[in-house]
Amino acid sequence: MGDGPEVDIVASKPLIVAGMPMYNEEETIGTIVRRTLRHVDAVLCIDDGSSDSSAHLATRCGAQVTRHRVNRGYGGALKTLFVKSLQMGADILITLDSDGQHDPNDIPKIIEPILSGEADIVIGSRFIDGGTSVDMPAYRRLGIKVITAASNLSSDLNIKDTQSGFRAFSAKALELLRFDCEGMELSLEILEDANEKELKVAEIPTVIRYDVPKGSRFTALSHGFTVLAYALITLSQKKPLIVLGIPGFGLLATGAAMGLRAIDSVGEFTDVTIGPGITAAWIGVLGLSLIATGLVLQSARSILKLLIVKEFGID
Ligand SMILES: Nc1nc2c(ncn2[C@@H]2O[C@H](COP(=O)(O)OP(=O)(O)O)[C@@H](O)[C@H]2O)c(=O)[nH]1
Ligand SMILES: [Mg+2]
Repeated sequence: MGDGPEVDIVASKPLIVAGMPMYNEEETIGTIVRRTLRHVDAVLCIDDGSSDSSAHLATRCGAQVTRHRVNRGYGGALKTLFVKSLQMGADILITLDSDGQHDPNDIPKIIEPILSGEADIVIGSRFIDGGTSVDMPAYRRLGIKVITAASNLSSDLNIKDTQSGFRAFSAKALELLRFDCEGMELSLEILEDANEKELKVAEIPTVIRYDVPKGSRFTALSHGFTVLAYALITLSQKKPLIVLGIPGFGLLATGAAMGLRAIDSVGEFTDVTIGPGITAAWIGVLGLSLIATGLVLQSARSILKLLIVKEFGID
């Protein structure tokens, strides 16, 4: 029997692509692209109308640069990264900042759980054992903790670092995930969607630096506010009774207590009890209406769910 055609039994090497949203990062982009290329097959930079030489430097250092005509924000850049890496047939997309806050040498560690099939999304985390941050201001840490607590209340993922942009996505995650947000609240939208689509999310320790020339485009306050507002809106859609019912109950109890005190003292000081009496009434009414709204939204949610199951068979 002659030798038949050789069958290639060696699995083909996975295609690993790194993507960097890029906005006026000429101080750091060159070094980051070069350091990243040591660990991946291609680097894609998405430039949103930088006015400096970021695009030129990134191209010179070996990245493929895509320019948006108008600024579409971090979310727009991520959408383009998803589309481009799917077109390239990437097996993994790693996203990292072009401002030097993430260490490209951690890429092998971050893609490991995807290569071994343990996860579809991996987050480089500064808040789990072995992870840390350098020179991170205390108010940013507090802000991230509050946002993370709110987001963990609405999803069951229990992620410790919901705000890290150092992430890796499997091809399955690239195909399934859908998102609309333009700004940094996208970090939470993706996790919500991953949760709904039952994608496996893992966290791997990493270092996130704040001692870089331009660590953040937005102030902690505006960033924190947008993301926290998103987290609370999602939470109120998913668990309206917690968000509206608990404060509503608190107000109702306060109103009732004040009302009782006012009634108690009616006999002695008729004139002075009118003020507290009215306050008690409106606090109580506000509490009741919050509870009622919470109940209505909660049942609307159940009805909607029932309809979706009936109409589309999706559970
Ligand atoms: N394409 C694009 N990239 C952006 C935009 N805003 C910020 N970036 C990049 O996204 C990354 C994260 O932004 P940054 O301001 O550092 O956010 P932070 O570190 O989370 O506070 C950086 O690499 C920025 O260059 C934008 O509007 N478009
Ligand atoms: Mg940054």
